[in-house]
Amino acid sequence: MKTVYSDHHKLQSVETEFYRGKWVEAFEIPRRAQLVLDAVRRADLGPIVEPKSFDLAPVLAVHDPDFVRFLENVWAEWVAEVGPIPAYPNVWPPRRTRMIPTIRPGAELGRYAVDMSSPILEGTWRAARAAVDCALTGADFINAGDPSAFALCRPPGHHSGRDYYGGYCFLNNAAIAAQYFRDTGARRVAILDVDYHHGNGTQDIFYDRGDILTVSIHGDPVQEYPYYIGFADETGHGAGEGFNLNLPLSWGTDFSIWRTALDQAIDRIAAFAPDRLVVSLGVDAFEEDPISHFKLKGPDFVEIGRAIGALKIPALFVMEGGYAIEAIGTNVANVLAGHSSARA
Ligand code: FKS
Ligand code: ZN
Repeated sequence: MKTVYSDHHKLQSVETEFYRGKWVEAFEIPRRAQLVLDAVRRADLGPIVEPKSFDLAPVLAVHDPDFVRFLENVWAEWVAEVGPIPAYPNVWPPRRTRMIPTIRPGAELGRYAVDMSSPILEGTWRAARAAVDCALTGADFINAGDPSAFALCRPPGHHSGRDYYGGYCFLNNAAIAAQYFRDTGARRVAILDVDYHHGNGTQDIFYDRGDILTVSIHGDPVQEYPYYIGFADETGHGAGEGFNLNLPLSWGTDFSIWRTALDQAIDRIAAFAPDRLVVSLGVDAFEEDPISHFKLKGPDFVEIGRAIGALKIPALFVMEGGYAIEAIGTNVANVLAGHSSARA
């Protein structure tokens, strides 16, 4: 299995984040990707390659053009007005607001950001573009016949919607890859999101579509980020009715329960019979994750990979979350090794 990795992710780097009312040491840091890369190398999973550069068309096939322009340009506007410091919103539009454009970067940050966890920096746009390039390059390997590929994306993507960003995410790498699969010949694409947090952006982007099935196993939104969305009764809308499956689980969930949800997810995907599978691969369901509350252990991740591999559907793994620094590499490599062993 090829791993697609770009050093550009390092351009998205902050020391601190706002968490429970305080500025604390940041969880989503460049070292995460470095450790995953090291583990992939150590596990001898296959070649590590640089992404190709794609134009914006696949991004614009998923995201709103004004939002994309905002991500590209807001840093320069913010620097001109505020200075070269991380750009955070501190104002948000109320409900039922007419979304009239402003000429102030601070107001535009609030228009598009859903929380304060994704500061925009000088290199954010380049880092986010490079992550998309990793996902699309991985998709091309699969289109060329590889049974699987790993896009080591950072920053992650699954909280980002058509016209919003947050939760460490800017562009939705997995959604962009899924749409790209559709646009390069796949008739049906499934997205399986095993990150601890609900893939709200991904769900939202495809909510009214029957050609892209979205399935997510995650912390129950009554108690867990991203809150408000990710409930079991969200099943899709219009042509998308029946093509979104949420499997929310409570804090404290261990692998025996998580595994039952995975079996349901896999049965649904098998019934859908997609040509391609995109896996939003977060490993924050791990028992020692500092911001999460599930109880999965290292070897459980091998089994997750194996169960997904048993589907025998060409699979693109797209990196999302995971914050237990000591274990993130092993946990990711375990999923990929499990997948390769089942496909072999
Ligand atoms: C609430 C704190 C919430 C933001 C959590 C973001 C999780 C991000 C992620 C991703 F895959 F996108 F990286 N802070 N107690 O792991 O889902
Ligand atoms: Zn997560």
